[in-house]
Amino acid sequence: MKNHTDLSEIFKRLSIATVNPAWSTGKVSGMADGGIIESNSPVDGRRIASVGQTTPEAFDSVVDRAATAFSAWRDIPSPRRGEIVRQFGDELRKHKHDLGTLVSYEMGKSLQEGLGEVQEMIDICDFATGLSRQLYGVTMQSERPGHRMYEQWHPVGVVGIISAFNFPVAVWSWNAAIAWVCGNVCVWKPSEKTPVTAAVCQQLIGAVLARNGAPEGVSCLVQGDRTLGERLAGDRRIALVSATGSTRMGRSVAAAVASRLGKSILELGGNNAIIVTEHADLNIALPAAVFGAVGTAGQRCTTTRRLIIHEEVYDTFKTKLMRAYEQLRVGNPLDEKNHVGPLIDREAVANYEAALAACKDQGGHFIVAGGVLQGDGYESGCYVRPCIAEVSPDMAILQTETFAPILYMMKYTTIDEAIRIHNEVPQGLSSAIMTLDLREAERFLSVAGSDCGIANVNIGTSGAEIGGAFGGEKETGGGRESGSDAWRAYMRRQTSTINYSDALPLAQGIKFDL
Ligand code: UN1
Repeated sequence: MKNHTDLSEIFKRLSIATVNPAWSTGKVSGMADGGIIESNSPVDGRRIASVGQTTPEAFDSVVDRAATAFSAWRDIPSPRRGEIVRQFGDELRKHKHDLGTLVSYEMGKSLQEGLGEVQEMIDICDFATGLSRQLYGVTMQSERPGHRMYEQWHPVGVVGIISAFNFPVAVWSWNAAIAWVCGNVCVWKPSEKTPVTAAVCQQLIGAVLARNGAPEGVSCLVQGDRTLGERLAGDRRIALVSATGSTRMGRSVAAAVASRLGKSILELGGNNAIIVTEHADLNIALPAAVFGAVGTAGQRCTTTRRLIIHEEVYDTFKTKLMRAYEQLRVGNPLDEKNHVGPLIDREAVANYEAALAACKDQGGHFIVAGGVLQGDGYESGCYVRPCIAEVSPDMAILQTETFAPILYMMKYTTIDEAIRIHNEVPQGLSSAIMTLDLREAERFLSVAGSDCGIANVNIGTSGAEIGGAFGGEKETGGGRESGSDAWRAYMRRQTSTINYSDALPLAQGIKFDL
């Protein structure tokens, strides 16, 4: 992205009239006069556009509108809703390059990863379309004669989606596509750091819904900061809140939703590790570790933050890692020669620097030095050097997730020790073991192995496919989004028993004669 001319071309192709509208003053998105959020690219520091913030009053009417839309949307057969989601997928296919570029420019991830993110949206649309014909319930055997018992699934109503800057569009789509086919309507609060890609997505889905005659309010967008997120979490009209972001944010959302006995799905911080055993194929382990650690500049919740390496292969792997890091090019993520783009903003850079200082203080030894990059191409002040520190497993810094490309490596002797170190963090999202030894791999996957929601063998910790349920345990929040049967969390279960006999036998054999 060299200048704004390119950007206006993209906006034009995405059918967005001007680069700087007080975005989406339109009805469905519920923008009003609540001030402006400026989106500045971390790539070159330029202003991309500004969007209107949603006022409390506008938020109120958006949720009302969503609730009204729900009563019409829920009556549309699920396969028909699936067809609309399929069309959204097609729209995304058409705009993959433009939207991917915008994701890359607004968020800072490499263009390859920006395109991958849009692909993830397309994949979930396909998945949700198929799912729309498979919202199965089970039948049970009744203990009473002439009775039939079964369960069915109904939508919950209005689903609130709070998403983070690092996957500004894909995480919304995992939630929304599934929620829609289930018969829910969605109110989306994206990160205030990536409001433009959100506005574009709203525009794209809005057009698809409109041309299908869907009720207005099936997809709503509200823009604002934490205060708006808190409002959303506390709103009784919102049956389910799906929140992706930091553990700190999740804790407050969970408390607010729980206090009104609402439902929540939480997908929070990770602190993911790869165990590299003495039986690993190091040619696989190396790219897995490097992509896991520096992909999205270390800002995925699935980023590899810790390497737990067997003492026999430690030195060899260390040398390979150091060589690989020498090859890494940090710079404009839209230039495909670069591997690593900027961090999201200067606050993230300050957190990175604070983590480096803490690591040194606690005895960490950097084998690949970190630092903030300056000079030509780095004017935004958001570019940092991916780095590696040798640490001992008991260092306090290992307990926290810093959203930056800092990789901690440590040594182990026995597999039990490796698994213990692996699980000794508060988070539990993703994990991996690199080994060609069947016993080791199975041990890692056993009940005594990884305590994470995702456990991989011979692939890294990041880059999960949408077909699996995505999420993790402990401080990661326990929620599951995306594939498998994660859809059930977006629905309410109803157990129904039908008596087609001419008597009224009571369960448990209770006699009650009149
Ligand atoms: C996130 O960082 O919040 O598994 C989501 C991955 C991606 C999704 C990450 N498919 O790395």
